[in-house]
Amino acid sequence: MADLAALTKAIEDGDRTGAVLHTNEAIEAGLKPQTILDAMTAAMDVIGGKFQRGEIYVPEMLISARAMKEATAKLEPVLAKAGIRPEARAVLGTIKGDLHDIGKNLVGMMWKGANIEVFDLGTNVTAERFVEAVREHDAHLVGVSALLTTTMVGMGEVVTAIRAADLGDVKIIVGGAPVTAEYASKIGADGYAPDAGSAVEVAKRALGHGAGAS
Ligand code: B1M
Repeated sequence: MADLAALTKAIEDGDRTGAVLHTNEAIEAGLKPQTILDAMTAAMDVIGGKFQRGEIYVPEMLISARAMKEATAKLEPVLAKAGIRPEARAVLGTIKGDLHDIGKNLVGMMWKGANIEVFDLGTNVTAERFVEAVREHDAHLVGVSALLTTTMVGMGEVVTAIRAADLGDVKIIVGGAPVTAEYASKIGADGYAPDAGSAVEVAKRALGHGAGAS
């Protein structure tokens, strides 16, 4: 018997076994894959909000994101068969000279949870590599993370290179501990997210899938 509320709750609680079990039950019950996916992303919305408000911390968010990842792995073949495509494609990376990737990985997990296909370029990513990857994956969104005051300057180079490469309407979101909304605006980025939870909302707004502007 499919129980979507239990699926949402299992992901919120970071209960990987429960998340996979309820996903399998929902698939076997013949529920629409999009309906199942919506129940999963609802959990990530809750988790993102709690993280933003400081009600949970990195470990809890990681545990939920892992449950989400295992559950979506079960759903992926069904989604593919049903022809359901991710809402957007994103390339994500930590800026050139910077090896910090924990925050960037959290952003990637949250974006995947929000039905955004993520091509993770890893760390130490040059502006040229970002441009190349946007072209390669026909991406709508670029996420750049920086944790060092010495490397965040490279974010401006990414914005300039992407705009100069004539890649269409690509939205660029930046974040990381030393980055601010003012800095994001100064370099011409389309959005700034202070944490992985708000990165979903900011990305959706930039893509025109949500209300308001970032
Ligand atoms: Co480094 N490190 N580190 N470090 N390190 C910091 C960042 C530092 C603040 C420590 C300190 O001095 N207090 C400092 C930077 C100072 C500065 O420039 N402002 C620092 C330094 C100086 C260095 C080295 C230079 C040290 C040295 O070798 N002398 C060196 C640099 C190496 C390099 O990158 N080239 C270095 C190395 C390392 C390790 C390799 C040992 C390791 C990284 C391991 C890894 O990531 N795989 C490391 C770590 C772990 C840290 C601290 C302790 C933790 C960073 C972290 O993962 N935080 C950090 C001190 C600290 O933060 N307390 C420190 C948890 C993570 C979830 O948060 O990454 O901020 P954060 O991500 C958040 C938000 O920022 C946001 O969402 C995330 C979740 O909410 N966010 C985005 C991040 N990216 C985003 C992108 C978005 C949107 C939001 O859109 C695309």
